[in-house]
Amino acid sequence: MSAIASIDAREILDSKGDLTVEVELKLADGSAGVDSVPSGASVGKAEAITQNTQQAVENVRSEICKNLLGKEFWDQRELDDLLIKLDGTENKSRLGVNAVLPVSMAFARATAVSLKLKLYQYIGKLADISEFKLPRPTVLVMEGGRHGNWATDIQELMVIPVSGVFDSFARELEACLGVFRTLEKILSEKGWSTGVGFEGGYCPAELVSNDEALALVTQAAGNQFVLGIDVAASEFFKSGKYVLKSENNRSLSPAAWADELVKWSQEFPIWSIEDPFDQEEWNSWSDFVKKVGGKQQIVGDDLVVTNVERIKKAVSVSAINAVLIKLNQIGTVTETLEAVKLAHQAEMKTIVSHRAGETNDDFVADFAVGTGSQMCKFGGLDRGERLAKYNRLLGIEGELFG
Ligand code: 2PG
Ligand code: MG
Repeated sequence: MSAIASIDAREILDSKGDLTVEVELKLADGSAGVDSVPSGASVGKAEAITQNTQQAVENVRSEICKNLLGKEFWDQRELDDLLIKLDGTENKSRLGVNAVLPVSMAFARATAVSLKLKLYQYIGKLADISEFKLPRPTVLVMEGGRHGNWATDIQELMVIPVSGVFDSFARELEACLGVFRTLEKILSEKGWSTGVGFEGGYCPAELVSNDEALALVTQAAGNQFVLGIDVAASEFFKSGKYVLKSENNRSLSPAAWADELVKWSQEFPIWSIEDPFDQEEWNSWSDFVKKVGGKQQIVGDDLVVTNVERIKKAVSVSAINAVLIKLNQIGTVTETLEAVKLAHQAEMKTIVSHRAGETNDDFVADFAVGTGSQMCKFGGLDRGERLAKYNRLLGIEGELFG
């Protein structure tokens, strides 16, 4: 493989107006990759650590450059292993995930160019996938929690096309757009706000309960969709209780909260539930999966943070049946691939995800296809940084299937 000829890092703005890091990496044969790091608004306790951006840029320009420039790497794993070793911590806290990850991603992108592969084909080689298909979209239509000024306690309300109803990714996306516009019309007719939150979902302050939000989304969705919710429950778990801010601080014990989730799933077509409980409340997760896991998708995000050790634990106690995948929770392309592989070995679906603070980088679209991930979660159909990922998927669908 061609040696690394140059690496530059710079600060750029993300969609929340926060600073993040972009890296441009060039190989000696002229192949180049540019990638940047997103950041979360609700961040799992066990996620990789983000450094101050100026410091992260400096870490790339000094320490990482010193050890990588002029070096030829056998493969992605060799590069990522060196980055992990250089950082030397369990959670990338010394160099910062925002220094390590963009180098790992930009190397992947440049190497794909060098090998004359599309990025998803390169990822496919690493993941041992050669038959590509498009992931099923989970499209955000309404948001609350930290993302949407606590319009609802549920952080994200999403629609998921029922499989087999639409004959392509493009048609699925178009149908989701129809739901988005219908919901906008419903809200406007009520005279409610149609402004969007961090990830491009509506977040009207007029909502008085989580039920009301679920009912509106169900009405807009019609019968060609099921609903997905990201509860992000760690955000409102206080002293052993789930405290619903958007409902006058209604407070529920873990058992009562589980009953509430079951009740919502009976009243509304909720098929996928992400982070239903606090990230340390393992027993509630296992009990819940025992109860509803046969018919519903229970997704671990804050619980497992794309971390192989935490995914192993979740498998051993049957806490989830699907895994959310975020590159910046763990910090290198190789470690993220390992998380996907482990999930698939355990017969769990993987859902490749964006973050609340995003850039226009579309790496995750290729990553979803290349890893054979069954689903993707890229936000609402409104903000440019979300559309960049959907548009890349449309491009890939065109390349693969015409
Ligand atoms: C999540 C993500 C993306 P954040 O919780 O799944 O929607 O949000 O980036 O704030 O963690
Ligand atoms: Mg989540």
